Amino acid sequence: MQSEDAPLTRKDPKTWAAGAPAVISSLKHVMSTAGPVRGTKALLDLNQMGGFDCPSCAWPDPDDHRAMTEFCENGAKAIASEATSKIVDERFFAKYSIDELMQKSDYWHDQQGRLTSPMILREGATHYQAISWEDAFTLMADELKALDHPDEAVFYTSGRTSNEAAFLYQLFTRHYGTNNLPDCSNMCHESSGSALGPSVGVGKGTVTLDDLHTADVIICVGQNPGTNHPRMLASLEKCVNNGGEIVAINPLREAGLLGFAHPQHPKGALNIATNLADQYLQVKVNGDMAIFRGIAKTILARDKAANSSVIDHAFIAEHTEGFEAYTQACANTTWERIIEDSGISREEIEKLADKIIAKDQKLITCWAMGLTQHKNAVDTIREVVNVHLMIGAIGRDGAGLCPVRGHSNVQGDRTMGIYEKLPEAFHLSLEKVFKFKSPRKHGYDVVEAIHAMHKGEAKFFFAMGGNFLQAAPDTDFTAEALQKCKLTAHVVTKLNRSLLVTGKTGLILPCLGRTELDLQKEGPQFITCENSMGIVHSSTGRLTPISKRLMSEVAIVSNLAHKVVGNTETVDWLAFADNYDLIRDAIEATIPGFDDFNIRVRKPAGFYLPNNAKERVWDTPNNKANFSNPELSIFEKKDHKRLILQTLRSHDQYNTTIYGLDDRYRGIGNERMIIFLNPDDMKERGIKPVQKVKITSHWDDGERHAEGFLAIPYEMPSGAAAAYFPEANVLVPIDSTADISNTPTSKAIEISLEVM
Ligand SMILES: Nc1nc2c(c(=O)[nH]1)N[C@H]1C(S)=C(S)[C@@H](COP(=O)(O)OP(=O)(O)OC[C@H]3O[C@@H](n4cnc5c(=O)[nH]c(N)nc54)[C@H](O)[C@@H]3O)O[C@H]1N2
Ligand SMILES: Nc1nc2c(c(=O)[nH]1)N[C@H]1C(S)=C(S)[C@@H](COP(=O)(O)OP(=O)(O)OC[C@H]3O[C@@H](n4cnc5c(=O)[nH]c(N)nc54)[C@H](O)[C@@H]3O)O[C@H]1N2
Ligand SMILES: [Mo]
Repeated sequence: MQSEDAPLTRKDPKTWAAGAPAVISSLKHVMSTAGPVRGTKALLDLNQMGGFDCPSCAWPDPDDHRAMTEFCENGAKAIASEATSKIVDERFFAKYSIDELMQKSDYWHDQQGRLTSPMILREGATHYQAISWEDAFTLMADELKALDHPDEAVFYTSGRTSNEAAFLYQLFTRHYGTNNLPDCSNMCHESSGSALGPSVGVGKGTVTLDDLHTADVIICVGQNPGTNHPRMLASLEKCVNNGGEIVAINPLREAGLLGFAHPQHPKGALNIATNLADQYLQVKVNGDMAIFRGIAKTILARDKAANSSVIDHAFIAEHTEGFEAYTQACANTTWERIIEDSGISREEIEKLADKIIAKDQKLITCWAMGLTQHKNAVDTIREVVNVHLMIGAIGRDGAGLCPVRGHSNVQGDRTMGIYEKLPEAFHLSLEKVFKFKSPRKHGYDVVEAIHAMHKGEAKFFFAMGGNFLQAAPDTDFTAEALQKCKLTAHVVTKLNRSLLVTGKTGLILPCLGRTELDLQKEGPQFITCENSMGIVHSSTGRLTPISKRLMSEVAIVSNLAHKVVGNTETVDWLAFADNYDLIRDAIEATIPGFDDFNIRVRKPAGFYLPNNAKERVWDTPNNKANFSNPELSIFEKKDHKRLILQTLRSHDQYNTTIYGLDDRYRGIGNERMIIFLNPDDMKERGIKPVQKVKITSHWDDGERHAEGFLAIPYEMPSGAAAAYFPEANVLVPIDSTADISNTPTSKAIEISLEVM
């Protein structure tokens, strides 16, 4: 374990990612945490056909050949964290009171090991105590049955949950009578779904790995793949080697966008990196919509100058609506405004547009949280789609849209019906197959759920994975909300802060991880996941579970459902847990695209789900792909002297799980309480490097404060600032959310600084 008292170290930011340092870091984490035997066994199985799916990101595996080492440094850290041989058992909880555990850091929490048995924190108690599974289920069932209305219960899902567990979970909550199924997506790619639905009719990406390898231009906007999707770098490298070009749009110069040394290739292992982005636009925070409007303006101009030979007019005529209005919106947007909003010169934007149209216009745009977590996220993403529609860069080889998902099964969970606003067709299908009345009233998303708990309108909080307290915005407000509940219960693998800030009663329900053997009555079971590209595949754990008392997520849901709802004419809850094939049959009966699920998912690489947008079939109300035409927008500060703070991930964390205290690519060692600032902005405010500052965020309802952040000068546009999630979540106002998607605006918080 790293010493938390070691002083901050600083180096120059790196200009390429991976290579030998990544391999060394992987081994260090795996050997020190999981130990040689458990660790090596887990690594050898990771992402192999017949092995388990990496619980880190949702980037797909190659369809055909997989290297023995089809994992990345951060996948290895995720495995080390899960396959650790350390345990947090009854003795641990007898030793530490809740108050003592609250004083420890998130890093310390993760280092303690795996949770091994169900625990209860009774009202007024200082320590967790053991409880039997049976008593835990009875307690939850009694509480649920005692509520005045099913809508007083909230059922959260984090994106690691398997398809099987997710399907049962939503089936249970709907039998119980509520659509209160907020999930981590609400804080993540909800804006992508909200944008892609009306634009192209499907809330998912439309490309395959082959498309990435053969694209002319890949734009990576608002994402940091070197840290968060490291295996994506191999695809970007392939694109470059095939003659494609990578363009990065990001306020920070991220190592993984600049260069990549493939650790499994001879050159890469010697730290000889392939250059990735050959154009790097260091956009102002939230200036992306302006850039895409500028690209569109340029393409329109080039088309006019070249006798309408640039834009795909045939595609537009056959497949789209709204082009005229969009052309007008482009004409109404001035270059002055585009340059002002983006901070990028007209020449640079034109250069990018010319790259896109130079050859076959095979354009792919990849994006993540740098686009989705803004007030105007939905408009911005629709603007990206507008550019694609102009040149027909969707539904053909080497071209399309690529929202890069976060959690390894976040996309699958939605497919399974984890959605507070489930479409009517899904309800009808559930009713047909399971012969019950599915509730129609929309449920709470994450922010609405927090408000409901805060107001006392929701009293029971159940989390299928995740770390709700630390992941949600406005930590103090969310803590109050959880504390007002009668019961909070968490299905988890590791200790985290959500287990310490509980309702009147708190429950810990420890479950098996992906790496572990899932043995049920009818033998060993596997689960399935859907990756970022809509491929459904199996995942089989083989490690001996760290404790005999763990239950699988599926078994936990079926036992709870059995107690709360009881068997129906069509559902035998406990039978589902004995044999997951039965759940897959139920999924096949309910959800289109899962024909012969049990047969097809046993094929080594799994199968692709149908994706109509990829086939140029548009499931929109008008059966067309739709241009949008909003006015250009950008985050506006109330006071121009203030800064815009974005909260992002370091290289040593998985969301709220802190694996280590370094952010190697950005040159930071031993410290997480830092704020990156533009050097001129620091000078102007009289802040010296590594001086401690107090951050105040400003919002309509008042101020929020966070103290003790070290100021780090970093190359970024003036006016921008960056601090790590979750330490900075106290600053994110609960009501600062994106239009339409209601996603917290974790990438744009108005702040001021004071030297401490
Ligand atoms: N190792 C590891 N892997 C992960 C995760 C993890 O925590 N650790 N998390 C997983 C999850 S759930 C998710 S959602 C993904 C997250 O993956 P990312 O979205 O890559 O994660 P962030 O760290 O939030 O990075 C946001 C990036 O957007 C940039 N950015 C911020 N604001 C703007 C803007 O206005 N415009 C532009 N163009 N860029 C901007 C930031 O500088 C940063 O590079 O990763 C997944 N994979
Ligand atoms: N300020 C700010 N806030 C953010 C973000 C941001 O960029 N900035 N990003 C947002 C995003 S993109 C996301 S996705 C959310 C993430 O929100 P969550 O998904 O809620 O959080 P995680 O940190 O991924 O959850 C980690 C916990 O999951 C549990 N866990 C791990 N593996 C398993 C498993 O196999 N089964 C079960 N049942 N539990 C398991 C462990 O106990 C661990 O402590 O946070 C959001 N919050
Ligand atoms: Mo995410």
